[in-house]
Amino acid sequence: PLDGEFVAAKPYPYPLSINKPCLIIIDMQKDFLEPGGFGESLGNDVSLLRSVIDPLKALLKHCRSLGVPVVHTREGHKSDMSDCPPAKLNRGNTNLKIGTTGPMGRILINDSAGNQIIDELRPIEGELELLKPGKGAFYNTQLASHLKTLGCTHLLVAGVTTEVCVQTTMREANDRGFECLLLEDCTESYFPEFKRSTIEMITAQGGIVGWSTDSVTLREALE
Ligand code: C5J
Repeated sequence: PLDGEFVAAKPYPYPLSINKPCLIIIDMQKDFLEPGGFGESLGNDVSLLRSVIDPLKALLKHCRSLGVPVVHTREGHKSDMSDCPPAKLNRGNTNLKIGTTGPMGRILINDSAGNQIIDELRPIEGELELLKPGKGAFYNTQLASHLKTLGCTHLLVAGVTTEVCVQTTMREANDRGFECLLLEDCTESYFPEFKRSTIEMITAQGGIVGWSTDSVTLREALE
């Protein structure tokens, strides 16, 4: 179904063509979407991110039905925090620093309750759940080699937050030669103006970082 397809997108149609896509869902973990996690500890209203759940659920279902590979990332650190640099640990003006115990277990520590993907988007067998210590999904992970093994050249990018981990991952991917399409209704920020600006930055200058569209347009092109 992907042969010769172009998806209507900004700044011009995105070529899926014969290239193999991968859906990469960034950090849809309880830490960022539910009260008591890292996102709320930084002073954010986590309910602002929940609008992406339904469109992302539909896109995930569609991609699964077509056999498009899926990667789910989770931002977190080892329990000894040896992969958390002091610069990250000490950032923020909060009592609930990374590694301390909050209502969903240790904040931003791998395998704590808050580090789990939200129930609505739980990964299924065969989908990679990628633990990442940084904002970008390529930093200190096996993502590049995983995509190479799959033969994926095109990344369909979704998740939270738009201007932090999503944008960082798109920039890392762009520099590694991946063609990235951001799904606007499947990404969200605690700051609506940052989401808007990120989409503009990514697609400006002829798509200097990549393309953007909405998930319904993508699903129709993928049928
Ligand atoms: C943040 C993320 N915002 N997943 N992480 O710290 O965007």
